[in-house]
Order: sequence, then C-alpha cells, then structure tokens
Amino acid sequence: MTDSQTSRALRASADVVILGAGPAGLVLGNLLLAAGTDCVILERASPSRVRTRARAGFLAPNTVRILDGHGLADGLHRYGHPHAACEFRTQDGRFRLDYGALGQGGRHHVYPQQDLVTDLLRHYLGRGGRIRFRTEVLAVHDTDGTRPSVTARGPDGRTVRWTARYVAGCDGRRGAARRSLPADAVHHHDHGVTWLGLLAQAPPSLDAVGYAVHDRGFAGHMARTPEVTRYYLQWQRGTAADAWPEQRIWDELDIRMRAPEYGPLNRGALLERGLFDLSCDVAEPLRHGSLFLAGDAASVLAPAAAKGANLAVLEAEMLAEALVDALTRGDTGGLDTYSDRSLEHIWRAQEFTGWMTRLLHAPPDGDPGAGSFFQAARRRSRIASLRTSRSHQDWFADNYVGV
Ligand code: RFL
Repeated sequence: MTDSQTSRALRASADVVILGAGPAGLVLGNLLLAAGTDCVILERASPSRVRTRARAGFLAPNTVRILDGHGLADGLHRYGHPHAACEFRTQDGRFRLDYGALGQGGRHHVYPQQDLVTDLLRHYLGRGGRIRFRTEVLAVHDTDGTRPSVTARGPDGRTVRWTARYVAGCDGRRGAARRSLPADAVHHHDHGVTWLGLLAQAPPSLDAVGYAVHDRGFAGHMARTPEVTRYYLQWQRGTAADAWPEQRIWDELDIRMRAPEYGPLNRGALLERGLFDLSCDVAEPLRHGSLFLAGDAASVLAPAAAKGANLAVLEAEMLAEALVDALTRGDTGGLDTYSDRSLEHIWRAQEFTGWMTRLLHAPPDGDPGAGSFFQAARRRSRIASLRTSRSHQDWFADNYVGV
C-alpha cells in the first residue's frame, strides 16, 4: 500500500458520529436511522459486554412513551412489568406510597437496562445501522468548525479518523467527549455517601421499592426480575466492596430492613457487588460547537431516584429531532436550544435526587451537622410529612416518576 492509500484506508465519515452504545447512543442511533439520517456508533466495549451490563431497571412513563413512539418497546412490554409502589421503613414504623394512584398517576416499568440495550441494539442493526465495537474513541477534534472529527482505535489497534457534520457524546461520565471539554465545563457535587450495590440471585422480597432509613445507615430493595433483586447498603467510604462475607451482608440487610418486624428477605447468591459514591455532576452547557452531550456524558445523578437512564432516553430523543431538522431542512433552531431545554430537565432531576438523598441518609461523616440531634429530627419530620400529607405525597409521586 502506498502512503496515500494507507491514509485513505484510515479515514471514514458519517453525518453524525455517536460515541457510546448505551441507552443514549442507541436511542439516538435508532431515531436518526428511522429518519434516514446517516450515522455510526463507536463503542469501546464488546457486543457481549454491552448486552450484559446490569445497571438501571426503573423506566419512567415518558421513557416508555418515547420507546413506544419509535417501535422500540416490544421487549419491554413482553418481559417488563409495571410498578407503582414504594415502602419506607423507619424507626417510626413503615408506610407505603402507591405512587401510581397519587399525583398524575404515573407508573414505572421494571425492565433491566441490559435487556433494553439488547433490544435497542437489535433494532439498530435490523434497520441497517453501522456500529463499531471494541473501538475506543481517543479524542474529539475541531468541534468549533463545520467539519469535526473523532479519532478512534479499533480492535486491530489501528487508529481511524472519522469526520462528521455533528458529534454526539453519549459515552458516559469518563468518555472521550467529556475529555475534550474545557477544564471548568463540568460542575460536581458529592453527596458524601457511598452505596454498596448488590445483585442477588433471589426473588424480590416485597412488592414495592423498599427504602429503609436506619441509624446504622440506609438499605434499599428494588425488584429487577422474578429471580433477581437489587439491594443497596450505605457503606463506609474507603471500605472494599468484598470486605464482608455474604452472610454478614444479609444479616445487615435484615437489621436495616427490619426483617424481624416486617418479614424475612429472600436470600440468594450475590451475583455482583459494586461501590457507588453518591456524587453527581452536570456538564453545562451541553453544546460545544458541533459536539452535543447526552445521557451520563451530559449529567450524572446519584442512583437514589432512578433518573439517569430516563434522562438519557429523553435527551436522545430531543437531540435526534434537532439533528434531523438541521441535516434534512437546514433548520438549526432545535440544536441552538438543545442545551437549555435539556438542562431544565436535568436540574429538576438533580434537585429531586438531592432531596431523596437527604431523606434517606444521615449526614455524612465530616459534615458539620453529622449525627446532630437537630439534623436527625428534621429528617424524621420530613419523613413524617411524606407519611401524612397528601399534597406532599402527590408532589413526591410526580417527581419520582417524572423526568
Ligand atoms: P452508558 O450506559 O454508561 O453508556 C456509555 C457507553 O459509552 C461507552 N464508552 C466509550 N465508547 C467509545 N469510546 C470511549 N472512549 C468510551 N467511553 C465510554 C461505554 O462502554 C458505554 O457502552 O451511558 P448512557 O447511554 O448515557 O446511559 C446512562 C445510564 O446507563 C445511567 O444513567 C443509568 O444506568 C443510571 N442508573 C439508573 N437510571 C435509571 O433511570 N433508573 C435506574 O433504576 C437506575 N439504576 C443506575 C442505576 C446506575 C447505576 N450505576 C452503575 C451507577 C443503578 C446503578 C447501580
């Protein structure tokens, strides 16, 4: 091969280059293809890794509406199930909020994220979509001009330069899109709390999301499938995820979930353990020239209120519409307002997630108010208000399922 042939072989192009095949990138890719827009997805992981990464599970009504509207919800309706209740357990007793019957009556659909991603990938490939797996984006270039590009290393180790009209950064919090931003572009907040996230090979133990507020720390219960349940334990930051044997973890879940009073938890093998610092961030603005951010690349939320995947799908829909308008009709109005419109949803979700985080946890160690009588009493009063005030419950329900 001559030099010029080599350089031709290492160049490629698409109207929209999408970084990342998570919910954001795959919804965006599907919607662009459906509108006849040329795109390619570059994904660092292998297909099997993408199809098996267990994360979210609670899909909001707006997410289901978007997936339905674009013919992407077949698996969700076949295998997922509606969910509309949560139960709080505290030193003052337990109470249940049937949030599907409160506020505007929205319900979640429980459907594991890896199954949703598998469906989205099947549809994308079925529509003839281009995707490159095991292809790591190294850098995003020239987003100030009209011909941005992306360099990516493929499975054979060769670097390819993809040129585009637009680049969609859907590659999460540690992706290449964020690395290309100015140093002060991402605004961080740390809630100061760490969770040990567990996936247990065990049927759910209650027919509601369980939120246990306990002096020893928070514990959570969330159904995933009839055979698998997610649990969370508030965890000492700095302690390794595998520091406790399974028996001790189940015993601690029993104590915090108050199993002796409210019924035993179904135990099973722990399939997965992961540590999550409840920190969040927003990459404001979401547009830098011809680079647009969506999903976790745009904003990360603490998982307390199950918003991340839902925001990712919403932003992907808004970005797809704006890109199609720009590429097919030359109308860039949607792209000009994409960042502001998305940030409105993001900040509302951040506010509610912060409220939930403060409701469920004692102030972190090192916080000036940690363990103070005053702080604890205020939290107790906040929970009492949620237990007794219908208007507070309606507010909770609308924010809990809304994005
Ligand atoms: P993803 O899913 O992280 O996908 C990003 C993709 O980009 C790839 N990538 C790269 N590819 C090429 N080059 C690079 N340089 C790359 N760097 C990264 C990655 O391999 C990956 O495939 O981001 P996306 O699409 O923005 O989706 C966001 C959601 O995944 C996330 O917000 C949710 O999982 C958050 N979340 C929840 N959200 C909900 O709405 N409901 C829930 O119930 C819920 N539960 C959760 C959660 C997140 C959790 N973790 C892991 C923090 C529970 C947990 C435990």
